Amino acid sequence: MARERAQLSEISPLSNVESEPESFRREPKEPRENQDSVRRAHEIIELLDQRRGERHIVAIQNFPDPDAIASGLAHQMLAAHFDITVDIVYDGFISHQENLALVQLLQIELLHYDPKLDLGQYQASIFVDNQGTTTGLTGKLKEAGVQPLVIVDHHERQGLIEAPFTDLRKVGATATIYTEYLRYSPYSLEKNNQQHIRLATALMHAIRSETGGMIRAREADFKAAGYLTGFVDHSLLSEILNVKRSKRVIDVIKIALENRIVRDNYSIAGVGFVRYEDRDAIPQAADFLLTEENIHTAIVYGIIIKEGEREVIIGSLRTSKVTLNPDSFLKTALGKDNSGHFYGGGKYEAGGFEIPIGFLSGSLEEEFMRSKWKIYDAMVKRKLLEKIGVETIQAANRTANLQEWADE
Ligand SMILES: [Mn+2]
Repeated sequence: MARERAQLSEISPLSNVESEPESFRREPKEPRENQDSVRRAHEIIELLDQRRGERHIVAIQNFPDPDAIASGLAHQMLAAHFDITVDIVYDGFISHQENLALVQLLQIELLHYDPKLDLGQYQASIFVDNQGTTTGLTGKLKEAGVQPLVIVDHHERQGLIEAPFTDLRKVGATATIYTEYLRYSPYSLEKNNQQHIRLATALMHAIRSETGGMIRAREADFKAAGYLTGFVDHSLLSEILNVKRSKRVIDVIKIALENRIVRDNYSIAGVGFVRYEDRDAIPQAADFLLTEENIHTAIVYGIIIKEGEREVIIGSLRTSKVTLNPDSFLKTALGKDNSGHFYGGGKYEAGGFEIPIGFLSGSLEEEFMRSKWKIYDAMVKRKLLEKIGVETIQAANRTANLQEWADE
């Protein structure tokens, strides 16, 4: 309330009675955001034009989601206008049924990273829907001497890598940004082109899935979806959306439901050990917990085991609470490791974390695994609950302050 009052006085008409009315000053030519979008579209086109004939690699996150896949495809098709060959590569798994359906139905070619792949053949690397922190390719590309050329993302700035063209925007999906590149460049979509229809369908699916079916969409996302709608193959889109959850995902959701604890509208669940291939069940379980009445934030985590590799705790946060910033919530709740990297981070309404298990890794002996889970479960839960406690107290104080203010 105090803030509202301050803002009202700032725009009080008394201070500028002489100036023109609002409607005259704001000419309807091109809104500022649009000018920026047009400028960015031209910049990336110019950059690609300078790199004609090259071979580039698009690095997407280890567990590619529709946004990463669609944005990778958009980049590939945009670059093709300049005879740039683009491989879209990921170093993990596509484990979500819906994503498998997306790739298969839309005939998208993704390369699963193989150590035999010669990274030296690429003249540049492109990071879409990530900034190098969620793909295992960053280090490998650096070792191979491949320089980042483009970073396009909608997550908070990570600062791990830099590229001559970097476009980080607070929008619902990276697909929204790529839709703008298409729309505001000379390479916009055409209705009778099958490839364009597939791309538009992938981008639409990405925007929808990143915004909870447009519920969390912002203006830019709606505009992008509005543009795409004329090109989308709606029957294909509903085929992708109607894919069912796998048995393993259902199992993890079941464990999450049984184990969840609810505090102050937060739902927290540790789900124990999860196979590497089923990692994507964790965010899906968090999505599911969020559907419970009165829950505004859900956090689900488990230990991922991958044969012969280090074990890590992977967690997902989903929130519908507008005042909760997942990035700062997880950063303050879980802190940093010895080398100063935060264990967690996020974007608007979603976040994740990764905590290496280190010394206790390895043994698959049952009793040992059970004790290990107990320790980590207790640690993570305690840190999250402490943070929620602080949040709750702060919220209570804010209400109290407002109350005082109102009482004055
Ligand atoms: Mn995304």
